[in-house]
Amino acid sequence: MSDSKQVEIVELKHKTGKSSVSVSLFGATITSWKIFNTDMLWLSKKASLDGSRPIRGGIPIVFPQFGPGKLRQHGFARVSMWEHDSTTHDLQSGDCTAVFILKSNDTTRADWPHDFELQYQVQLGMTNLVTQLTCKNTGEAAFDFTALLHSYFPVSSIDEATIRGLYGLNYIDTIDENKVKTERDTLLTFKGEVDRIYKREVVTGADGRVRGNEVVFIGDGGNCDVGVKSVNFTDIVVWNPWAKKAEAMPDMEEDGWKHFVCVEAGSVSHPVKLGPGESWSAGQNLTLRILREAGEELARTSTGPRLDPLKPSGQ
Ligand code: TA6
Repeated sequence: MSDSKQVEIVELKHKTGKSSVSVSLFGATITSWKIFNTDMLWLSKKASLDGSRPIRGGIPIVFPQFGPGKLRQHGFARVSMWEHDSTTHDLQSGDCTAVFILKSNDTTRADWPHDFELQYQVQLGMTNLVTQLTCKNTGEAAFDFTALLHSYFPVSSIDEATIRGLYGLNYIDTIDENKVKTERDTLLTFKGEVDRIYKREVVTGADGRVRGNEVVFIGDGGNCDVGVKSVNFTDIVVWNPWAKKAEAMPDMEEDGWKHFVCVEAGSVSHPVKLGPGESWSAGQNLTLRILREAGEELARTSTGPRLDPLKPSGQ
């Protein structure tokens, strides 16, 4: 990856020494998450870490617009310099938490004329990683946005990658004229480009929280399975560009597309509406379920932060 003038990276290490996470202040992008020295996220070897373009891999933050539209693709959050607000350690569990802030400024207002404060909480457990995005409308007028955590998960080979937990969900197939279809496979496999927006069968409880189909499991066909539990996001995007689209990406390493799947918790099929002074919060809990080489030790010692009950969404 080209990092001639690398942007500051905040490193978190679990007290047990078994896990770590790295966050670039450019986009508050998580560029690395390791457990037992195994990479739990995929990062292109050609990713730019110098702030010259969005980071290809890890967990870029998409806000205030998912996809193409009036603003730049995926919005400005992932190409803005965030502030590292704090890092705290839980002496009992060994978990550590870092908080990053992005406030509206002249640059963001030139793109999107609203006042907001984004807070991004990154909580590292020994075998899990919780990331939670909170948006507060600090202006005088309501606004709409879409938001998503664009997580890239490594797989030994895309031919062996599987995703479980989507059965029965309706999805928008963006590579087939945005047709709405229903997932009929209990185990999703990859035979070509996939770019789908799955709508969680959501029930918005009396507390305003969104529930349903929280956990999706990614199997890499080999070493480890990861669970993606999302809270208060309404959708799950699944993406692999396959060969042709990948070749057109200057920051996609040779054959890189064969070694990741994106499973992205987000609220993208319908915008989130926030009135003045209102807040919205949503998050994901990424949990290592099986790391074959870690075997017994993992099973015995798995701990980690939970995704706190989120404040009701402003939706
Ligand atoms: O993952 C969903 C998606 O919207 C795809 O359509 C593809 O564009 C991908 O995001 C990557 O977008 P990027 O702007 O990072 O190349």
